[in-house]
Amino acid sequence: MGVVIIDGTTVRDFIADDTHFTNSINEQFTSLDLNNDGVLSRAELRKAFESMRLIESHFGIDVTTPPEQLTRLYDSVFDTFDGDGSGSVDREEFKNEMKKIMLAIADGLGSSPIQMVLEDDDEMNLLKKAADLEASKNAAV
Ligand SMILES: [Ca+2]
Repeated sequence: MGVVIIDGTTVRDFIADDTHFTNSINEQFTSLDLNNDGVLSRAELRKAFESMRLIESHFGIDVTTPPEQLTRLYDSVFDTFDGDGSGSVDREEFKNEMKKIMLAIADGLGSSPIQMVLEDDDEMNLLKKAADLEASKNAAV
């Protein structure tokens, strides 16, 4: 477990580094594509949301949110990701939407840093990856 400090710039730098961002997104996509068919189904994406706390905080979900409301929310998030309405989310759609979400988070953070407590195995967390990237840059200076 560790604590990282991130702000909007940390997140923006992460997104701006396209190679790094794309790799992180691809890695995440692969781990979410449970049946390895190259696209994310509604159920796979929902599992993803449940495991990504960043989405939960972004959409204002908390433990008191009733299940019916959660399902409606996950459905509407899925429709947002599924840009072409094909009923599944491909890599490109996933990356586009994650980028928008991360940018919205960066806007929300602005220049006031927040502390995040992370588990070591929290590899799903893109904010951790953003912090890792910044740390590796700082280490190189
Ligand atoms: Ca799949």
